[in-house]
Amino acid sequence: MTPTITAFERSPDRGRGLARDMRVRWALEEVGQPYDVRLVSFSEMKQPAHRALHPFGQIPTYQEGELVLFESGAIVLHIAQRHVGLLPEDANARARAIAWMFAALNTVEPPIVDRSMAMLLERDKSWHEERLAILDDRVRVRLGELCSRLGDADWLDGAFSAADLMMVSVLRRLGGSGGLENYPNLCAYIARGEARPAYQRAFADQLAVFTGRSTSG
Ligand SMILES: N[C@@H](CCC(=O)N[C@@H](CS)C(=O)NCC(=O)O)C(=O)O
Repeated sequence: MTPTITAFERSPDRGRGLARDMRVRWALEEVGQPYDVRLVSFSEMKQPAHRALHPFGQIPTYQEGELVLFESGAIVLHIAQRHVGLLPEDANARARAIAWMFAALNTVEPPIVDRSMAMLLERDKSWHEERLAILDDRVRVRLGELCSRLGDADWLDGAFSAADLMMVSVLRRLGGSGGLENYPNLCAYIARGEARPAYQRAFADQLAVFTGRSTSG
């Protein structure tokens, strides 16, 4: 059965792969699962019909027959568990990969999102610079820790997995800011993720929504 995901009709990032449907698209591309996309506007997301799928009125959602999921992490984990290729076969390695997915979402993403929200919504506040310094520091701590752990490895724990898909997606939210340039191994790690054909297909499809261009043929 072909799953349907939801995505922004008009993404605030102008289709640069930062909206969270990107990680779901990437996972589906990695496992070779075709999917449909239903685009929603900001006002549609807050309507009862969409809230029936997503209680917080956000994207992405995932529908597959009777199954309805929200939360990008839960959706990517579902895809990874249902298909071969995104999680190791070995039970312990699989558990570690899932732990890294949680780390990406619960430990690394929050300070990155806090920083991007401050840049987006609080620039005109008198206390912006002071708060930004605090938020930058929180991001720096996490990047430093991740940098030490990754070292010169290609991926977080052995072969590429859903853990890397999630971590790369989260790190990309820093864009050209947030001090990422001080961590060459993390920059190379992101570049390795972005070089994957599945990533590129997902990115092109998401961008095509914004530009209005078709990616097929
Ligand atoms: N924790 C959720 C966050 C979902 C989320 O923040 N989605 C954003 C797009 S990336 C959204 O729908 N924003 C619009 C809104 O909250 O009104 C996930 O990972 O799926």
